[in-house]
Amino acid sequence: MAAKRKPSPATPSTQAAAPRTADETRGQGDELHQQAGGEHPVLTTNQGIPVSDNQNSLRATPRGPTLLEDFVLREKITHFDHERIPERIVHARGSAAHGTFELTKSLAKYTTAKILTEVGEKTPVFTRFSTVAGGTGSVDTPRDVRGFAVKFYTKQGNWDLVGNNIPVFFIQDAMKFPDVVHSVKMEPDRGYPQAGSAHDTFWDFVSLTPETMHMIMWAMSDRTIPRSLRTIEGFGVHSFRLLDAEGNSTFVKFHWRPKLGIQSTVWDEAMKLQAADNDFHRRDLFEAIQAGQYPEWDLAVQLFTEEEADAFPFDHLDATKLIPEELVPLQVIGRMTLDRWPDNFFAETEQVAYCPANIVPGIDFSNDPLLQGRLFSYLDTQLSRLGGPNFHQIPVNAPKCPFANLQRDGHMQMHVPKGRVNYEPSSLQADSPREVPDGFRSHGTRPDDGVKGRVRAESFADHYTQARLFFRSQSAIEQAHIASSLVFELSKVETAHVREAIVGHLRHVDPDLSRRVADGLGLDDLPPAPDAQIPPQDMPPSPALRIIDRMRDTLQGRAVGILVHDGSDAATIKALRKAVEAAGATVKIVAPKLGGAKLSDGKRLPADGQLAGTPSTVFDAVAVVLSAESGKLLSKEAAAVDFVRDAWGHLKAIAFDAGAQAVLKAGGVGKDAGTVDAGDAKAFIQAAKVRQWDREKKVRMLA
Ligand code: HDE
Repeated sequence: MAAKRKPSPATPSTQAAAPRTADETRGQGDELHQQAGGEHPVLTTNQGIPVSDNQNSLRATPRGPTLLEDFVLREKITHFDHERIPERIVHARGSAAHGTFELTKSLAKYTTAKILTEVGEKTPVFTRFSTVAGGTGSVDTPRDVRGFAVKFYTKQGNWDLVGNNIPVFFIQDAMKFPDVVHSVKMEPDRGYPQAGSAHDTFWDFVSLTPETMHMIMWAMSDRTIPRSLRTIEGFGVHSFRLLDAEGNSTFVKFHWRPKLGIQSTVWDEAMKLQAADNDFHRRDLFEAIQAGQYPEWDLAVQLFTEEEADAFPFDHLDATKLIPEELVPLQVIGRMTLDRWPDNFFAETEQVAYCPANIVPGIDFSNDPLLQGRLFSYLDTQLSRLGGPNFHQIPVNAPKCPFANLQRDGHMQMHVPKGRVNYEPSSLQADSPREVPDGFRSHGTRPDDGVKGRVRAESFADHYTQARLFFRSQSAIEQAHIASSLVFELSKVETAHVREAIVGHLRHVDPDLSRRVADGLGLDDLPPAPDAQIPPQDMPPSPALRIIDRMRDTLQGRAVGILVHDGSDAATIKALRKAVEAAGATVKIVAPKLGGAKLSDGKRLPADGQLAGTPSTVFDAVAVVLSAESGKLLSKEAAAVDFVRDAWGHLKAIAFDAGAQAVLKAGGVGKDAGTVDAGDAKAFIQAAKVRQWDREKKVRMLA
């Protein structure tokens, strides 16, 4: 509706002594609305009928009953009643952004897919990151796998690469997916825990399903406690096929590599972040995009032939196995940049529907039995989640290339097709859609020899070799983190035989790991190892599987908190801010009051966060700049003491001046390469680029 009307009022009083109509209650609201900016479109019902009063329902008398006739009220309430749709059964909690993908290296030798052959072409994408286990309102930082789903709106239709931040999965066969998901979600009788795997049913399932062992190593590593969605890797997990014009096939695995480098938190920090900021990852992604620090990932591929695959010492069709980079190197072929936050969370992030079956000509599936099950599941779940077969017409799901077929009608049909032809073949309408020779084709895979049956291939039987490969490829610190998170999780398991069965499996993975976990649980004797169908083999370690050595020494995209109070030295704060910003990080001022602090130069510095609600967990490094008097005062303030205690415990760099020393002392902060003089901004930047891993043994008893 184009007509412009006078602005409507803000909330009028419902306590008015005399009956008040919208006209009478207009007044104080006008001013605020005017401030919000100029002319407003007319408020209407969903039928386009202009609404004269959005404040009061229609009553028989001023104090009488509301009338059923009030269609404005009924429409508004009815719509509100239906605002929620079923949440995703897994990956319910997610955050997403728009962006582009640009190909930098052509794969024309292997595929006809234009998205992988047209170098320099920018293809729009919509990318959603998620946790797996928790509900839509759950926290952002539990120990959990992260979903990494990309919808490429290509010229040849939508291609969805629906992956995770871990290259393997818990199970080998789609038949087990409902079981593994049920076991990790909140227990059905008690309704907890939300978004956490540290409970009996999950570990019971794991203890009885040895194929989970490799994924368990990843899940217990720091990969599942990322610092930011901008610092996770992504993996397509399954092998796919690329097909050239002759239909020849090359296998491919897809990898996303974050430009900022991979980076994680420490477990105590991840847990405290749950209290500090429920939306830590969502906020981080939003703020980065709003600030123009667009997150980027390289897309890389591993390409290999069927013959090469046959020579691997594992079956690449088994989703519990990865292909070490040392065996098949990664080739970077493109770059994804996310540069636009959705306009509306529900319309886009909630309604987006990814589906691994959405592929384009030149790409094809492999026989991975997990992938094969997924090809059915996503469309099926979306039919009920989005209410019918036309959800592909929702803007975020619709292809950006022309699309046409003869499917018709159905719930919520948005298209109004013209003409009498809704079938094929037909001869009555010149513009009815027709098939084309270069449309999607499947690879002519030769069937395996063998008989039909519910069987697991023998080549899938080795459950421990790659679990061992992953564990033994880690640095000593990461191995200690894996052992400690196993102890943490199993300590929450009430059933003794489940705890013991897991330790039994760990004996196959690595005897030292099983001893450390047994020790951490307080078990006197090592429980027996179960029979292994295939005894674990030793593979050459793959350092590419580590995080710590591969974290980038950079402050780019990170955040530094400076704790100040009245009398803090203005020059020190200014110099720190300048150095941190020059290094590519953002600075946030934290003070006991949001109004900030009056600094040594007499000027007031407003705070970005109030101390009680802005703990050091939300920063990558901190500085504490205080006058002697404020230092004394804050050494008695628990939030200030925790600020430095946690920064120390979470292995972060801490810059401090003389006045801050009282707070550091109260927080038990020691001295090491990460504790530096606030006057030496250069030294602080150097220290802030890395975590102080050497400190860990001073602050934590790891398993
Ligand atoms: Fe999914 N998965 N999945 N999954 N998955 C869903 O689809 C399923 C698997 C992944 O941001 C659901 O629309 C089965 C592996 C992501 O919207 C559902 C199996 C990988 C997302 C479903 C798997 C994933 C989902 C729930 C085993 C990594 C979120 C809602 C056979 C490669 C996408 C929905 C988003 C979502 C089924 C295993 C990744 C139920 C049956 C392996 C990132 O259809």
